[in-house]
Amino acid sequence: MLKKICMTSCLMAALLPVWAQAETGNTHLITLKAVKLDSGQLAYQMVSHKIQDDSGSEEDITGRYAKEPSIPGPTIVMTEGDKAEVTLEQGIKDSDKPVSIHVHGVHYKIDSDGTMKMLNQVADEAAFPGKPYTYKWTAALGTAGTWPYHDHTFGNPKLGSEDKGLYGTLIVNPKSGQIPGLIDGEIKQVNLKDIKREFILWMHETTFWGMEVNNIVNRQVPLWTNPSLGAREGELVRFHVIGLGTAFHTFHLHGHHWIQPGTTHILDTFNVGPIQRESFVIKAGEGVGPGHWHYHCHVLQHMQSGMMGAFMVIGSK
Ligand SMILES: [Cu+2]
Repeated sequence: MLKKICMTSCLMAALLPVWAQAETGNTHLITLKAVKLDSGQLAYQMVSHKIQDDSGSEEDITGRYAKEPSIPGPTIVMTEGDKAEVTLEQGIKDSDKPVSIHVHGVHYKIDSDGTMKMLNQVADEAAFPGKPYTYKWTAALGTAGTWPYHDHTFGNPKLGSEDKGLYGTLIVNPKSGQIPGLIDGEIKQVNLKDIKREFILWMHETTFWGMEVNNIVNRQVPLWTNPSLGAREGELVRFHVIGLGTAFHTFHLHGHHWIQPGTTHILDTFNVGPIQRESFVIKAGEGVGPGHWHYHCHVLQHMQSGMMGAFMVIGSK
């Protein structure tokens, strides 16, 4: 009888979709603030990020983030199985309008949608001055990927102000700790802990907006517009490219090739539409050596408007 019950329950567990299976992981306690920059643009700023593990011990990783607000906003890194409680403060001077965070990719209940009651029929899920709002996310199994988060309420209660600078990146790493990459000419499983640098490039109209997550010194560095990126020859580097706004783009990096995740297609260019995103791993300078390797949007009008930068690979010697 016992065997029969076990067989039945094991079979049921195996039949559950991955997102419904039991998960364990860390809990991220995050506070972000939305502010107005001197330029008049809006931005998110990291106030506090603590990670609690299953045993209840807590690590404060706030020091890994830039102290100042940035565009794109702070890059939040989770692992499949983790949960997050993200509290947003409205710190936009001279405004009493609601501001929010709407996230893509991970799971959340309707009260963490980051929209106004006119859309979600539940509540105004936004922060007001002196009245923060907390969102709860679950990076369930099956949600690994690079995802955007952005405002959905400020200025326009249906659309929000992502195009004014209120956007950022969520990276959910797979629980396996490995991702596929084209390394030394072969498709291999790359250990995430071997990735030295992550470059996040948002393609907004005719400008790249960048952020580096440097895993060597555990720091995030805002790179602002059309940045120069740097890596040492042979370092494993992950790019995350995300579209924003109204334009369609073609991302191209000189001298390097990679695989489209989940396929064996080898690329050096891909299309990026609004909120479409791709990530890929390369070995800096593989087969081509050091150099100022150009990256750019391949839409000619965007190139002519300066949508480009350099990936500077420094010789390992
Ligand atoms: Cu473009």
